[in-house]
Amino acid sequence: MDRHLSKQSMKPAILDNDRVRGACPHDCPDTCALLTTVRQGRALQVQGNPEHAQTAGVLCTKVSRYAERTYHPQRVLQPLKRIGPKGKGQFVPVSWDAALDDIAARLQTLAARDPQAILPYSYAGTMGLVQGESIAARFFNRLGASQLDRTICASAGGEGLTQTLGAKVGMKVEHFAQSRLIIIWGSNSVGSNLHFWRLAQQAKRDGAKLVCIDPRRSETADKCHAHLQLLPGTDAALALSLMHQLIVHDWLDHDYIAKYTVGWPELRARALQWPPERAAQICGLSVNQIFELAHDYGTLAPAAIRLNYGMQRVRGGGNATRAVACLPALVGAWRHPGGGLLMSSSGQFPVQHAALQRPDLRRGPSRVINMSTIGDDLLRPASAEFGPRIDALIVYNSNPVAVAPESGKVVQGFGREDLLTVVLEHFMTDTADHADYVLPATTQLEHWDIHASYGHTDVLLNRPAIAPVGQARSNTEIFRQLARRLGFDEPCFADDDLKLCRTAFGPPLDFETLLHQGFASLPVPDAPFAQGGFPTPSGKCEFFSQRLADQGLEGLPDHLPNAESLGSSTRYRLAMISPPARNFLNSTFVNVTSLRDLESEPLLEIHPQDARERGIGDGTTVRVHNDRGSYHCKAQVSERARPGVVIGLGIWWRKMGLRGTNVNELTSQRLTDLGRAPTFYDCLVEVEADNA
Ligand SMILES: Nc1nc2c(c(=O)[nH]1)N[C@H]1C(S)=C(S)[C@@H](COP(=O)(O)OP(=O)(O)OC[C@H]3O[C@@H](n4cnc5c(=O)[nH]c(N)nc54)[C@H](O)[C@@H]3O)O[C@H]1N2
Ligand SMILES: Nc1nc2c(c(=O)[nH]1)N[C@H]1C(S)=C(S)[C@@H](COP(=O)(O)OP(=O)(O)OC[C@H]3O[C@@H](n4cnc5c(=O)[nH]c(N)nc54)[C@H](O)[C@@H]3O)O[C@H]1N2
Ligand code: SF4
Ligand SMILES: [Mo]
Repeated sequence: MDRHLSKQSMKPAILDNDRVRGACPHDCPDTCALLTTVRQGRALQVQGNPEHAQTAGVLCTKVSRYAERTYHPQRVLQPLKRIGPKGKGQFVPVSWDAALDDIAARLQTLAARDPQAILPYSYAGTMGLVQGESIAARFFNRLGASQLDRTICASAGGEGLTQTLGAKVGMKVEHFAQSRLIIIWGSNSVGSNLHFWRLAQQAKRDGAKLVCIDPRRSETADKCHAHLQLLPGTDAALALSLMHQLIVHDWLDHDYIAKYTVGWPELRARALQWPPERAAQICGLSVNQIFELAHDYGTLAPAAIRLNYGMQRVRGGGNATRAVACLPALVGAWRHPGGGLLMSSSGQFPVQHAALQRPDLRRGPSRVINMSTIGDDLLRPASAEFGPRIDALIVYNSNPVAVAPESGKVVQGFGREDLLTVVLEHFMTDTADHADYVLPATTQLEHWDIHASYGHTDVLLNRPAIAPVGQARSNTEIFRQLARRLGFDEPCFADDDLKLCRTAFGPPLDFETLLHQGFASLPVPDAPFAQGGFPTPSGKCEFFSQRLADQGLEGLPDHLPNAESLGSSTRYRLAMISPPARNFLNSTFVNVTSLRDLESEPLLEIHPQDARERGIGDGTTVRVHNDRGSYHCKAQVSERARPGVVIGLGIWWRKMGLRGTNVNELTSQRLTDLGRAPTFYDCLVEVEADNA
């Protein structure tokens, strides 16, 4: 055992005899409250806490299997050092001291030359504020490492929302139960936002109309009254055309627009250029579908939009989010608790990022690397413009080899023999296979953490339920020990996890309530924008964004066609989207047998007509390809796909896919209009039977 291991990380805190209160760590809007049943130091079962209103005692299928994942026979339980070539997964166990001493020495050598050659790579494998960016951020700040621009998920939509409403703010999720019209826009709630779906169903039982806007006939679309199965990347055209109809039929709230919005004359002029005939053609919808939706939106109140990330993973994703975010102000939907829009609630939390991450430890400016272009950036040589080559990568809470776009290049970059790669993980993921060192990390059952949410407005505390399994250590503990070895003696590196939990939130959050109850609600008004009060510079909903105009960008939302729009290539005649599979969480859980059995194998959904033209039958092994690469999987001939669009459900581990490929072989590193985000769903492909 390491001489520095802190006692606190070893000591489980048991409540309620044997039921420990926790929080689901996953990247999911629901942030459920967990109850873990522990007997004799072993977690028997993980359940939803019935006392927490959002969770209501129910977990999704995935996290109901959290104990299975925690005690998985293939979990990494000791530090491993690579002995074979990169990517082959050949490792031997080493002691913690040997691993950390060597890693620290190598980082020190690199840092002496230029610390910017070192890059952290992390995302939301855990959403916890403590096991995410606390000690880790302090460590990289103090080291002067390159900074990571964390764009891989939500930054296009986040920027679009911020430029319109002022921040990631919106309706309180519980009020969707009172809505009369719910538009589920770019989200498969049944699979990815189960606890919102529960509220939508309650509204449906009370007579609400549910409309789904999605290129795929998803499990959610199946259960809505109407489904607008538009072409990928055409949402802004649809939103502008809805505005056109609201204007010409005068379904507007003139008073709300006059008092609480900016840029109406300009937006009105733009919207009038979008008669339904024009949008219908671009979106692949009928004129009547657009009219009907506008009619519902203009006449049913309260009307609510559950906007999500499906629409923002294309070239114009930021503008599309902006266009949709303008709609509630036009009909005055914000006046009602059950009206308005929710994309992300994360901007409502008083997170003390600076106290957690300590950017003041950084002694000078350093470059920023976009996580979504890691493929290209790992292959870039040193230059005046780029700075030093990336020589070391420390990965935690993420599996970039599987999830980052254009994986051919990502694999090539991670394959560099001269790159020092350290991966903190639970499992031998595709990324861990490319590591020099794999360090065993604790799971949520084994460490303290504290959580904000992006789908509700409660804070949750996670207590450890069991001692670390095997030799696992928390991310915080690993970075504390690296800091010590590098001689970082600032007192903040000695903060223990409970202290970090206390640091994470400012007033009005009461930590004692959290300790006692496990969760605490933020005080959020029921209809926060009933009388304007948006957190924009003007305090109004900004149809026209002066801030964007000042950056030389278009101030009004617009429709930007996909970079790879359907019909723009004669070789690649299908648009591919790759939304998550219901029983995985991004690439997490792919190795949990019971869940993988539910998803069976990597699939491409293809419409019968497109399949027939290509001689593809249900179950045919296919090669999906474009200039970036080839993905091998099974075809599922299905009307979930519309003609012209195929769906490669994600995100399989490459090594569990046919010929070691997954869907990101095909996706591009091109970035969105706003927010520097990836364009996973802006991707043309061709499909053929794989006879090789
Ligand atoms: N079960 C499960 N839950 C998850 C995840 C998971 O992997 N599995 N991932 C989590 C993460 S990281 C995130 S960011 C959230 C994402 O949450 P959401 O953004 O709600 O993601 P999805 O539920 O996949 O819904 C995206 C939907 O958008 C559709 N779509 C694709 N392109 C377009 C388009 O151009 N326009 C429109 N209107 N729709 C489009 C897709 O077909 C898909 O049904 O979910 C989280 N929850
Ligand atoms: N084609 C395509 N690609 C996509 C998407 C898509 O829709 N289509 N979605 C994108 C989106 S929205 C996202 S958010 C990204 C997600 O990409 P990632 O953030 O990389 O998410 P995961 O694949 O779930 O990988 C998280 C890893 O963190 C590990 N982990 C969990 N908890 C801990 C911990 O406490 N400590 C340590 N050290 N490790 C931990 C897990 O074991 C897991 O391997 O993928 C993106 N990629
Ligand atoms: S993944 Fe989402 S729905 Fe499942 S338990 Fe976690 S927070 Fe709840
Ligand atoms: Mo995400």
